[in-house]
Amino acid sequence: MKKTVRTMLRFMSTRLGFVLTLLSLYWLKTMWAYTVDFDLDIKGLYQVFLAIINPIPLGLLLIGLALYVKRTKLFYGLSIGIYLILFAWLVSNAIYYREFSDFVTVNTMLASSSVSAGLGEAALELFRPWDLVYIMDFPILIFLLYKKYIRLDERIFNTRASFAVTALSSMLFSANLFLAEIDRPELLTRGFSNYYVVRALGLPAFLGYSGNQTYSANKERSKASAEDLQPVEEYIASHHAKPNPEYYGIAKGRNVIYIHLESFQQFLIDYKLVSDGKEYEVTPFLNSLYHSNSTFAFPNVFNQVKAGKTSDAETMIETGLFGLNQGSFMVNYGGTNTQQAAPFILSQQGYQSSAVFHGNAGSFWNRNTTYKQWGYHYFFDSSYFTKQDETNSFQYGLNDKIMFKDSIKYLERMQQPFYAKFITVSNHYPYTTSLIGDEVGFPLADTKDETINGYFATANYLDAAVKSFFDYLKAAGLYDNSVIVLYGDHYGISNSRNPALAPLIDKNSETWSSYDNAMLQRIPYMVVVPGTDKGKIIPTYGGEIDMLPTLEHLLGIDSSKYLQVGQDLLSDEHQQIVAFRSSNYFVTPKYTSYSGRTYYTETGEEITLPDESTKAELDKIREAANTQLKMSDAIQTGDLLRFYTADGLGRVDASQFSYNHSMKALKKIEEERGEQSTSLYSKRGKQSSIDLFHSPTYKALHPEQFAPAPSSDNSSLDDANSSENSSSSNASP
Ligand code: GP9
Ligand code: MN
Repeated sequence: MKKTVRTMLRFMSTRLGFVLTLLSLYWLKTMWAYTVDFDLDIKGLYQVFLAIINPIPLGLLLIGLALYVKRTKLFYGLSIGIYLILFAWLVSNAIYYREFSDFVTVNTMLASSSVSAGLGEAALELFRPWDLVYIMDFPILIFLLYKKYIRLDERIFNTRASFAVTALSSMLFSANLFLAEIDRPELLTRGFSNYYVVRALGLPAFLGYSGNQTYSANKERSKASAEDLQPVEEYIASHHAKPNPEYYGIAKGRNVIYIHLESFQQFLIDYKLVSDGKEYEVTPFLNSLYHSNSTFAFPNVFNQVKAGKTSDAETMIETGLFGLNQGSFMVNYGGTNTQQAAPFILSQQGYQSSAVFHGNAGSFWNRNTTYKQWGYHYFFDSSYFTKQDETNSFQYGLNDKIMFKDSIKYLERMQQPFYAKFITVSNHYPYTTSLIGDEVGFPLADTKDETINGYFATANYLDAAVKSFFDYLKAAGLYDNSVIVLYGDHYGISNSRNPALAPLIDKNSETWSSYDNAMLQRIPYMVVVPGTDKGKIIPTYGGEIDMLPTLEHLLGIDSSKYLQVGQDLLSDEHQQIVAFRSSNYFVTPKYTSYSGRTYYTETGEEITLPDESTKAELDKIREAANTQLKMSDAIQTGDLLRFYTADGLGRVDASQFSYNHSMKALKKIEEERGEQSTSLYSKRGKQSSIDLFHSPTYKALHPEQFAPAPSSDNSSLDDANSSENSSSSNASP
């Protein structure tokens, strides 16, 4: 035993040994932070492996730099110095995370106000007794050095060997990057979430990643000036579509409730899945909304997202501007740009509160930072809901029914009128083919593609969740005084899988074309205005970019003074040119251009040799679509709204929002307002409405499907549902 200790100490008394000692200490502390402080949502052995190895490459590279130094004291000073910097970065993140559930970005460091908000006065309160673990090694190291148990190595470390250490660590880092890409393709380019980067590459790499993000954003930003506003303002003035007087203000002053239908495509509306010769309506409730005369339903609205997916949809719907051509706007600019988003606009129109409800970690898509810039008062992320485990969640968060149910205790405390958004997530790729427990029952499709097979059952689950929520709104008395907007954020089945989907939608896989891909980019957009009978199915061609002006006009808010590039879908002046986020991709009622091919929208016939007049027409449309994108990009990447004052909106003060103790904040406002409080809870005489939410299971809704088998030699409903249904027969008689 003594001998081992001695050998160890001897090794630590060499320069390389000392570097490796510091590296091991850094590794240990990182592992501690990963398990105790950060919630990295590590799933599966592969991710565990990545998390275990990721502190090593850059840790070795950086501490190993000291090996190049010849002078003894300088070597020790430098290696310890680098170790302390790594340590400080780790611990600042650990502490910052306790308040913000996110990591320190270069942006946060540059924006002094948010740093002080994060690490200022409250910082002391954020320390925990077990933080001692982080500094436990210091006295030991000092003792060992002071008592000369670890001796300073006077021998110069060979330069070639130093180089070998640098080369080895660089190679290890490349390997780490490669393995991370396998786990999550496009990890760095799409920037899903900061914790994805940390869990795969570690904190030093995250610093570099975030520095690069800030650098690229600032490059464009610093080139822009107030003069760049002029063409943008001119464009918006000429492009603005006047409100339709018939609908203007019909939902004025009502609560606004958005329901984000994850990965939901328009083709699901009214769709019936055939299984074992029987038809199953996938989304009976959404279909009923679609056909209701209280609903303005738009079957020709297309998604316009790119790599930012959900975050792109949110950006368009909240700000009336497009996401980026590359990466996610919310991730790259959401936390820093000046923005004029719906929650902020409405807060100046008498709206008392605003909130987002979403059963995933708040840092995903940089929501927790962006939402503050958008003026959201509250953000109820997964930390506010039932703890997730494998029985109540899939890949991206808490199951929708539970999310809705868990939201009510917060929703009912919000001052009315409110602006609230519910982001569902259960209908997300890879569309589980094993819905859990009592939700089992909706048949799976029968194609070679598992992803497609599950899509209908998860969509059916989403439909039932939305119905439960509507039923609750009615029972609680919120319904009549609200406008409820539902939209699909983007495609659920990607273009590469579409040929496999073709037979299910009466198409031919063999002749599947870019035109068909384009047509499948339709997503539902339904605005439910309870009490009106003016609702109808409106065939206008439009996109997500048009949703904000449409809503503003329904609420009686003049959208013309805001820098938004979409057009009210209810306006007679809507131009019906839908720009996809890739240049030269567009749809109009007449033409469709997609993947370099052009078609007649109505028939799908390809236009290979357009005549002069068709060509001119197409050029004009292309120009219009590209200009719309260009104007939006100029605002987004140049951060032009910081120069814009003509709307008289003022600026959001993001530092006034904290999403940590929202229930307390809600109750406090209720108390302060006393009799004047307009929350549902106050209006109900301080009686909670939680009990009014019911979410019957699939089995309860369709008992006929689970009736006991007439004979014993039946087959189960399908293999994925085997254990639940092994003793029950298919519904077909
Ligand atoms: C995650 C969810 C999914 O929180 O919104 O985002 P997506 O993968 O669809 O962009
Ligand atoms: Mn999405």
